[in-house]
Amino acid sequence: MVTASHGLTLEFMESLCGTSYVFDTSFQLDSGTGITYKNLLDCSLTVTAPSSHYVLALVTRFELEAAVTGTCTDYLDVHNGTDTSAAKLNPTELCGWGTNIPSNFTSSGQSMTLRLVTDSQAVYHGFNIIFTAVYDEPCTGTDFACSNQLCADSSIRCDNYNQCGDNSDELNCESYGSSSGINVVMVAVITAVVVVVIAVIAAVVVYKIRDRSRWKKFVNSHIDYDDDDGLVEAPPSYPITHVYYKGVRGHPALYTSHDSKVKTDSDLNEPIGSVGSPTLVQEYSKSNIEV
Ligand SMILES: [Ca+2]
Repeated sequence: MVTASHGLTLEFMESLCGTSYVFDTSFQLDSGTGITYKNLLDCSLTVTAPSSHYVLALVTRFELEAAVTGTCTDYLDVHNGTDTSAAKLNPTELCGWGTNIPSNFTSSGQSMTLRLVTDSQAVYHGFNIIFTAVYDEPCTGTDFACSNQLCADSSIRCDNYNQCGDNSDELNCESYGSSSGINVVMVAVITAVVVVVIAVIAAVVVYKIRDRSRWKKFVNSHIDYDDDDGLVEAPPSYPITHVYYKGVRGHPALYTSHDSKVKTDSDLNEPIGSVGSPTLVQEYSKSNIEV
């Protein structure tokens, strides 16, 4: 089973020879998977709609080898029943192309049987037929009422395929698309939410980067790099930890008290390395600073 891009299931008769195909609402049948049909076919396929429905077959493409001296060599027959013994819906074998090909066939019961026969030479593009399960009005439930008094599943509405036969299922699709309008709104809302989430994530990342940068700056400002000034600066009166850092943020005065640690005259008069005890200097080493 192949699903076409528009959502209508596409089947190939050459792949379904001798089978019975039961469908619920609608599908399309192509003669074959290739550009042309194959030679030497004698292929029958029965399509069956749900109970209380019958089959409407709409021909969208038909091109078989034209008759030779009035006789079809490649042809299609459409039978009104479950096998090829049922009466044919086409009075004469269908071949060639153009206006002599009926645009649609309707079964009287649930089933319709197609038979494709080809000879050993000359192949053409073949046919494409859309099958739809229909019944006569009044329509029940959410089924769609075609303008030609046929009813079919509502899924035939606005899917770019004429399944009613009069194309009424493809009319007024802009207003029918109100649900599509809702979808558009939903897509817009989802897009907005995604944008907001991305913006928040980006803001958090930027905040983290800046916070990290500020933390490094905070740490570096408390490392007593040897600046060759002959002084060992006193350790701060507070711990150089994230907890403290988080606590003092927003209190510039605390920063200022340390960042402006001016070396006083008395400091300058002290011998080298004599400010603070050795223990304090060690505590103030970089290895003791939380990073
Ligand atoms: Ca349709």
